[in-house]
Amino acid sequence: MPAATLLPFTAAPSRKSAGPTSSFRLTERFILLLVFSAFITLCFGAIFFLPDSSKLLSGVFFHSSAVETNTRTGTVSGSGSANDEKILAKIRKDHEDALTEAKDTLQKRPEEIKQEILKEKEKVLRDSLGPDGGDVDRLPPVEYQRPPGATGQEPPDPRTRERRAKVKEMMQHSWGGYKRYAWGANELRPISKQGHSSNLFGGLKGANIVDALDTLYIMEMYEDFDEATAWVEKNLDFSLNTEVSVFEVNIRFVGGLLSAYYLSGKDVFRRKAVELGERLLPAFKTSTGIPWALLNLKSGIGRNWPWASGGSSILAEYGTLHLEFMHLSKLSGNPEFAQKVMNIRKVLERLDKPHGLYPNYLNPNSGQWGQHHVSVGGLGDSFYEYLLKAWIMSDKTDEEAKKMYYDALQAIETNLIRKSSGGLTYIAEWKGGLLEHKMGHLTCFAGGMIALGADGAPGDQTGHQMELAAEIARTCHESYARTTLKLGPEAFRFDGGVEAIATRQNEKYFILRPEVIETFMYMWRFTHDPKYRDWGWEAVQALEQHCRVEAGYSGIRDVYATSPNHDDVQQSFYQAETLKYLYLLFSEDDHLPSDHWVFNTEAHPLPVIRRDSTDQPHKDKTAA
Ligand code: DMJ
Repeated sequence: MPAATLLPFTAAPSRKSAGPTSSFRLTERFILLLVFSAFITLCFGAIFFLPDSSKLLSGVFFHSSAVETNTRTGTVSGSGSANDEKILAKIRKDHEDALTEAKDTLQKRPEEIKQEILKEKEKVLRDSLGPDGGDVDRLPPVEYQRPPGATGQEPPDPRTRERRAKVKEMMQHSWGGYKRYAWGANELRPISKQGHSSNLFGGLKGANIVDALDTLYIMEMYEDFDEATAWVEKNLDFSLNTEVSVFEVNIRFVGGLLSAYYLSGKDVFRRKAVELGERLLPAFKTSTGIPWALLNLKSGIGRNWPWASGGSSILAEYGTLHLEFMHLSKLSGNPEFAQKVMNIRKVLERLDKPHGLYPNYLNPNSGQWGQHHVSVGGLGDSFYEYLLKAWIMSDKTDEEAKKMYYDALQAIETNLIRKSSGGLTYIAEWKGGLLEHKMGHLTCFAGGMIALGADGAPGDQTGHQMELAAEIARTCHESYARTTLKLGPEAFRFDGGVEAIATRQNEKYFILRPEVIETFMYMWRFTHDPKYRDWGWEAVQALEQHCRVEAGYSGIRDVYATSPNHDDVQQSFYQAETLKYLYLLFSEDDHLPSDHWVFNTEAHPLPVIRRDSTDQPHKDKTAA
């Protein structure tokens, strides 16, 4: 409550009344005296005959719950001294509480006080709108409990501490540039020092702000976090006649808002996430319930990418909604979100899978696969990631997701994973039965995924899967080490006499992607082999040397060139993912620990939904 409302009312100074200018006659005086004494008698009588006035007043001014309760049950009429004592005690307590609250308020930061006033205002607005007054009212109140490990401690080892501090400085530099030159835009152009937007977000604004919220929080950049929060409160608007990518908006905006909510407890993030989730629901209006890739947020009209085979939806897009939508149902009390994503699961389960593999294209109306192109990189990647994480996030109760993940991984191993003659393990792409010996930078996330899932692998597979994860991490490190600038290309090949090297000009770029560092982070957490931290540090040095510019960080057009040619874009996932995973790589394991949190595919941490209230991880009885 704002301190001002605690101040007592001050009475307005009474104007002096003018004295009588004329004197009364005797009869007039007598009548006046009579009226006056009648008035006094009446007032005196009231003291004895009217009900206890303190109780009436308490109903008007104090709104004491005790009095209210008694009034409702009709027990208020008893005017015994015990009752008076109770009321006096209540008044005293209310005053004490008010004083403590005022003291607390005075100790808060001005920004926090501002936020609270805004919250109060919103509450008043909601109350005044009544039960049907707008979306926010339909949200049930939820009791916020911060999940374990939302904040972390300094690492004890000085070298790691220094590295972690360096990553924070990189975030400060990158955020500073965005703030100065592109505030409110989706992304920053750090060379031309202006805002940038890709068509993925349509007319939505502030992708960088929403994507970076949790990184700011995790790195304890609280003032920046508060500023970003205020921007979200005042400016983040979804009521636009604009077409967006359902997948991108879900992983960056919905995911970013959900994480910000779980880390900070600020309800504005929950409300915005649910509001946006509701706007995405019309995308599921297809014959199968497999959503469209693109959606107009106002009209609710959806369609697919014109380039997608046979008018299909894309596996990595419709298959990467599950984590966020489960949390939307949890936070809104609306089961529709969960139903939509569980239906996707059902459709996929019923389909025949060539060699157990999931093709990247599926027509949402016919329910038929399009072109048989299978990839653990672009177009397929995060579908597999979300199967595994759906199981982990469900406190390991979602057995269906678990089975689908390990079955899919088995099919990938049999059909796609190969070893080069130089001994590098890679994940190829599959086109109608033929292998393309190419691995994308995007595919490198799979090292981390396989390491994360190794623990629950069926049979005796845990050790084998950890080895596989380590081999993929090594291959991806090689793809960096074999370039001139020591940053990895968009795709690298294992044919025509090369290994882990890009051969096509249009695959030589680096756009600040996170996947290789993401894998280093998981590998570090599960093995504590120092080489992963060292590999991460190599990437930091290369980023500093070649991507850092005066206003932030830029992607590079050719990682084999002798000097960098900048693409002038600081992608929002640089702050959401690349810098966050680097920071966690140099942090203690109990900062966002893996048994309490899963990262969505944009590195936004979401808490495990516990099956009971103990918040203890469920023991997986089926694990090997
Ligand atoms: C991110 O938006 C996500 O990681 C997504 O799953 C794939 N691509 C980018 C980062 O490279």
